Amino acid sequence: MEATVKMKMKTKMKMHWQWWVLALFCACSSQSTDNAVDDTSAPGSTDNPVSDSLGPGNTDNPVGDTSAPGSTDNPVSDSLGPGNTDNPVSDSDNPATDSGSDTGAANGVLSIIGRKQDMNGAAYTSGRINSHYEVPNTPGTRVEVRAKMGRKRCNDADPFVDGTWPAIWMLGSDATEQNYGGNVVWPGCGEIDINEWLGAWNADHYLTNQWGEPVFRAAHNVPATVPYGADGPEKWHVYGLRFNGDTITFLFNGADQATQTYADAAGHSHRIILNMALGGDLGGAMAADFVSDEIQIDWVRVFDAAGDLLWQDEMNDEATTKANWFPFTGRAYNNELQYYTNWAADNFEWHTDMQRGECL
Ligand SMILES: [Ca+2]
Repeated sequence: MEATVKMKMKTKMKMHWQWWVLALFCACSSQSTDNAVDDTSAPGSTDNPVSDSLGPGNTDNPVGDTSAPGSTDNPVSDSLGPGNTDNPVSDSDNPATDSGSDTGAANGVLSIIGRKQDMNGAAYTSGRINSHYEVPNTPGTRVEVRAKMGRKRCNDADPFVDGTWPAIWMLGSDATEQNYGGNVVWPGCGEIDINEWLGAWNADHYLTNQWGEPVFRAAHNVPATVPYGADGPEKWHVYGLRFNGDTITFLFNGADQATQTYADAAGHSHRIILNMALGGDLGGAMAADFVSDEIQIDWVRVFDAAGDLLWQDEMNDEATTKANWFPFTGRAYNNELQYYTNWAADNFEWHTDMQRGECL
């Protein structure tokens, strides 16, 4: 009996000793880098009680984040997956003048370039990339892509290049599209063209259309045209799409432009596709003097109904982009003239010149 009491006392004293050491440790930690309530520590502070839930390696302050672009942390983007280092909340970039300088190469832009060169039986090459990310079609989900659709010819009264067919579009995630892994043939898989532009038309065009039923329906293929005005397709614009439930709305520089019926009973999510097609059913005949043209992408961002970022690629970092997208390779559909190449070819370039030449 007495031995049992001594043992309990000994155990109790031992626990007291442990708590005392723990309390001392916490006190020291608090004095050094923590401020539990009104943390005004500069970016780089290594502790913050709010951010403690963000996991190992997190060194930023998500509440008072005033860090400049380049900060590698943001609690919102923490869910965006490995390699994503952008900060959508503190992003001060203006869509109209976005420098895209958050990480990687400052002002990073991806060019997808169509070229006149022979490859695998085709007289042209180009690039096409499909996102790993699937855009949900839940009401309020919005896709926005900041892009230049083409470059401008300066030695011709007809300033754009006949035959080019750059596009920002999506196919349902169960499509038979390469690397999608699905088995639903078009148009049942669903297609939404956020923006297509045709160099041959040379006019102000902003094409929108969508399908999503097993049978093609002309009623769901309703092009909408929006005048570019003085800032033509060779200038930066933000092309967007928003799901509203039974309709979808196409956006241009943040403004609603056209709303169409959205009749996709299967409720597809979609993967984003960026490409520069040459020729084909819509592109038409190539200009005889065609050398190259490109679609330039500054960023791709997907938001939920609350305006919070679901996914993004700022195109500022080549490795991140290559992890986010897979290149479609091989001959294309629709009688397009090019052979789509993989990352290793010269149809993809990352550059930092936001004013990359408009004249070919
Ligand atoms: Ca960018």
